[in-house]
Amino acid sequence: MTIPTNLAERASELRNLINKHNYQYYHLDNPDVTDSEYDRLFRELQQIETDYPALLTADSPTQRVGGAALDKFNQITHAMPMLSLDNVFDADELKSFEQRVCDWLNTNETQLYAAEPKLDGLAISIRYENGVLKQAATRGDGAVGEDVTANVRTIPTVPLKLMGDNVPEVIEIRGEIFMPKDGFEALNKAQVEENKKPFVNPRNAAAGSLRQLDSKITATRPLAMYCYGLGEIQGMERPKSHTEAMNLIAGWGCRISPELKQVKGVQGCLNYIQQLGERRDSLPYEIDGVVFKVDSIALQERLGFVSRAPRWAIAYKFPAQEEMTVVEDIEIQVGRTGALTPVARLKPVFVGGVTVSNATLHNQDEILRKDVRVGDTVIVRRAGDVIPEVVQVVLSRRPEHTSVFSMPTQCPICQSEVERVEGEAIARCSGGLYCPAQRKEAIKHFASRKAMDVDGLGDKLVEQLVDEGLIDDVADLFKLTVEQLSSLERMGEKSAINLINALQAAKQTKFARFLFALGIREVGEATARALASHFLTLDALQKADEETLLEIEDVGSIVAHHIMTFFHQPHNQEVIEQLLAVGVNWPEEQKIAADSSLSGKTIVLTGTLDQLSRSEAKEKLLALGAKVAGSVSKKTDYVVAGRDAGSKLTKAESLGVAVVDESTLVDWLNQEK
Ligand code: D41
Repeated sequence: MTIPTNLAERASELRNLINKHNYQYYHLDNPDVTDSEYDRLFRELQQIETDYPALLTADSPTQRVGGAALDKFNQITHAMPMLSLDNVFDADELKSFEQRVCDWLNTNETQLYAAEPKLDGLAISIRYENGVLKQAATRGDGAVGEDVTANVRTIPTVPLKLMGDNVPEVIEIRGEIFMPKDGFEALNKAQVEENKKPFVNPRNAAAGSLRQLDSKITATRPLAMYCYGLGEIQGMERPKSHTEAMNLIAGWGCRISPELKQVKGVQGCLNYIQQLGERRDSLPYEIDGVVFKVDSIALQERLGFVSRAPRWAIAYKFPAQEEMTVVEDIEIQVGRTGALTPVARLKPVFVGGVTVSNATLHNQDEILRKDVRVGDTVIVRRAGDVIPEVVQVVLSRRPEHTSVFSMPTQCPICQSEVERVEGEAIARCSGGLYCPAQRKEAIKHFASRKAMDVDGLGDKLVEQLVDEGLIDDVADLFKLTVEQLSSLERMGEKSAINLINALQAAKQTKFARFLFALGIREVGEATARALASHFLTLDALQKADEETLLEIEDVGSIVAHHIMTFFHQPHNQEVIEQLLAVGVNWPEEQKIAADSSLSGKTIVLTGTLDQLSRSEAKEKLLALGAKVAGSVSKKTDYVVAGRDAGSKLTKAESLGVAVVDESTLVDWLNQEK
């Protein structure tokens, strides 16, 4: 078959165009065409390749979709072995590392290091011949790995062809393949929806995806790669430094860590660790430490390696976010709305930087899915501020005679019937405020900062008060006496007086806070505010029927139902009357001017404000009928950027959302007065 020359040219042109758009999209996060334009180019190329298979090249961007499944991976011997990394865990060990480097080099000078995050993924080596991806192998034991070429070809950030005119004949690029956090969440959500087992962590998900015999499956998985080194090189001199090598690699269109920096000496390393550590949880991928490499290749060569680990590199490991421990018991906690939450009592374990002795098991479905039993050894995870979680049972360590956990049919606190609504994951105690556990939680909520804000009335004290029989409901709080309080364990007269004063002060509140404090199911801060400004008085709200409630945006039939049920309960009516009788009050609500120019606008505050506090600004905007959101989206009307505004400002700019500064905000607020 003869191929029209213009089609051969067009195919080549399309490959270049699509590669360029890919680069803009995946590497620079700055797409330069619309999705539909991209799809059009892609389909045009696919069509040409289908019509004229001879025009299909190995580096064509259409070849990322995966191919025929394998029955096993072939073994590949690395042209240059892939070294391993030694670990250190604290500043002293890091100092010893630098000391060893200096001793070996016979110098006292501090060294220049290249620093980069240590990604938690899989090491890989990719071989390019004349710029075209020929082979990709896992690290394996460092000498021999597995041929995962077909899978690696499906990863969007891995170039099938290197860019630029300085690409050597042969180059092996090494790096880490990983799964970003958001991709991991999405993948696991899909796994659960399809009744498949979710992955334990992004690392396992990345490994499972890369070691798929069917590359079509790998193609659907959100994998990415950062490069961190070079293997064999032919036709080019080895670069002079690690930094230079990374710049070369980036110039060829491969991704390198945006966090790559040069640092000087141990102090520079420690500063880098400190700064990256603070950002660990907000990075879009998981890291387990920092890697430091002596930057100069000449020095690297002088230092050499011992038993496969280079003397010129070290991994500083952060505290692990996953550890193993034993489940000593499973207890049920009863929440404010009666929700029963199973909690694992654990043999204390140091994980994610703190000692953990409890982990939530969420609900019955979760506990059954994970099949966590008393006596089991489990993997516990604590990442950032997220509450500790049991991710998996280590079945190989399950002792004999364990039994499947089942949720109780009666509330463990008040023995009321446990109910579980069809289709809901949560089982609830039906005892309502008869249940001491729910009562305690309701009172804690009432006193909390965003509700009535009773200074000094913490959770422990509330429990003590209920257990001692001094209070049964929130109205009782205001009947407490100094004598009663000082009789409590660990409570002096001074603290007792302070608490009485705080309660006195809390009586002066706002309508919205009061509504939120009542703890009506599904009525959070925002809904409470909407109810307050819509109904203006408690009386009007209590009399509202479903139809009137549904007029409010954000209130659907379920919330409306909860609100009406709450106000129809005689007990709640009684408590509200008592609260008003003891003097709980609030200034009259003002109808929000519907003609306020900010009414209905969605505003995001970011950066530091100098003339008023964030919460003041928020209150004032809300009073003008604006919505104050936490993150920027296409729906945002304005972003108010204070000093040192960061990613939200960048996002606003990229979405074309209007940005104003603090003085404009102040002008707006003044005009609307
Ligand atoms: O991010 C990583 N996991 C990472 C791993 C990295 N940033 N740099 C690395 N550098 C090396 C040397 C110094 C040997 C080139 C590594 C690894 N090695 C490595 N990964 C797995 C074993 C060794």
